[in-house]
Amino acid sequence: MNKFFLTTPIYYVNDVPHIGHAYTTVACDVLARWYRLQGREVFFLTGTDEHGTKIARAAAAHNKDPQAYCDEISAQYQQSWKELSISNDAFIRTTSPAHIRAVQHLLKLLWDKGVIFQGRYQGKYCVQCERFYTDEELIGGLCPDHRIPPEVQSEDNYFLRLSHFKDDLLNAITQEDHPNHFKIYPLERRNEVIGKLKQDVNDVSISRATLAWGIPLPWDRSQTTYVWVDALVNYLSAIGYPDDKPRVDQWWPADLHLMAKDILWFHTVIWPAMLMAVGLPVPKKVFAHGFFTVNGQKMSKNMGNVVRPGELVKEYGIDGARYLMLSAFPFGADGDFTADTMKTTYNAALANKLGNLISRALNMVDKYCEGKVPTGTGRTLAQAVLEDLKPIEVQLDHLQFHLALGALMAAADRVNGFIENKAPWKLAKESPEAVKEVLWEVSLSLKAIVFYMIPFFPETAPLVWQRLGQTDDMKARARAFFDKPSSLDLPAGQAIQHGVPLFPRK
Ligand code: ME8
Ligand code: MG
Repeated sequence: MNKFFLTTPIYYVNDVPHIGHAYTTVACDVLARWYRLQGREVFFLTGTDEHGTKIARAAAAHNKDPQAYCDEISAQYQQSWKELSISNDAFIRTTSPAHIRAVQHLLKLLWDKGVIFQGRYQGKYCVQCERFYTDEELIGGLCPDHRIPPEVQSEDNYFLRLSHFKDDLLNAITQEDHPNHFKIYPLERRNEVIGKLKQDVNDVSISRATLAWGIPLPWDRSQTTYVWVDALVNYLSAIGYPDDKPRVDQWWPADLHLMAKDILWFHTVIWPAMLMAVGLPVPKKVFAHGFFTVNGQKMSKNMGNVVRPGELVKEYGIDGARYLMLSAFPFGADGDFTADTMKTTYNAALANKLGNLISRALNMVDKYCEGKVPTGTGRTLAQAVLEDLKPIEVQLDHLQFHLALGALMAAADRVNGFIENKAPWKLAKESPEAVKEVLWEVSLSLKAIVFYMIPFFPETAPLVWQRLGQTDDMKARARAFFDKPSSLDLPAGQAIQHGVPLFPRK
């Protein structure tokens, strides 16, 4: 109960990461950091998806050996996640020998269970999606996602009898007491999956005869595993499946698979069917967020509008980039990013509100309290701030990041308003003691705000902590606080520190 295993998709290495990949990964990181603060044992997994036609072609287009190409791009993913302070506990690569063994093991089990059969497939395949489309799914004959014509493929393959699992999947999704019950969010997406399941469910081809870059089927080495079947197994291979049973038992089932809506079907139908077929538990929750555009357009190399995470970090810093991604629109809905709104939001929320609050509060402590955290007794402001912040706990359980960040800003507004109202610069002329009391209330409230900043602002939170004169371990203090919020306190007399503005104005 205390563990929390959460995953991002493993991203294709046909190209270096863009802010679409960063979006999911940052969201997962906020949750991972949050649940660690809540005292849970967290396993946060991300990685790269390295087999299949799409990757083989990308490598060929660069005149590179596929493995060398994968090594290069996978390393760039890992580097990008460092640059965004992503705290993943593991990074899985599907070309690793342990993963390959896990895929072959699971496939062999499926084969032995008799849920795989041989057949001939003729269909329309989008290499960019790595999936077949029916004529009804195509829009004007084109892939609905990439707007390119699919390729007609016809060959002898092996199939997973997905149709066989239709009723069981429907029951698992809709019946809370089903042994394999799992949740799909948002509800709109859940209804889509249910709607599609109620129609005809086609068996799915799980191998390719004409593709070399992939994992051979254990019982027929002339066939290569379909890249999606290969990729989904990462969630198990990363925790030691099949060899390390204690570790698998410790972490499986996953508590949350997070992704965008483009790949929901694979995670809510094909993956649970594979697991049910071999008698493994299914993931507890699958959440599909929306798809965003940049300046109203889908990011694509051809359009030349692909934004790399490093560009955002360079402009707004790690924490600025993280904030901008998660505050722009509700998680789950589609959205749009523009350079102008990013700049306006950054200045309004981070530079003028949060950043300014911290620097003016510390400046006043410097000026009116000899640079030391003052002693005081009042807790009215801190109480109100804690009430502003409290909803964040439920909002994060529901992945409502923009609301949680809104609550954080509301708390900052409250403290800024309190300072305006008490006007310490005027009060100083009348009563130095009263000023200290005001600044004590402000400092204590800032400390509460820092605790809630930690998951979103991994770089800035420790700096605020330090500047508040705190010398003990911030995360340990935060865990103690979340365990018992009434324990919030701020030892007086510690020297505050100064430094460059935390969110410099753009
Ligand atoms: O699908 N808006 O990998 P992928 C929001 N390898 N999210 C976006 C986005 C956008 N514009 N663009 C990308 C694959 N994403 C498979 C997954 S998992 C077993 C295998 C994010 O590189 C979002 O999380 O195409 C989406 O689901 C994912 O990148 C697709 O990454
Ligand atoms: Mg994709």
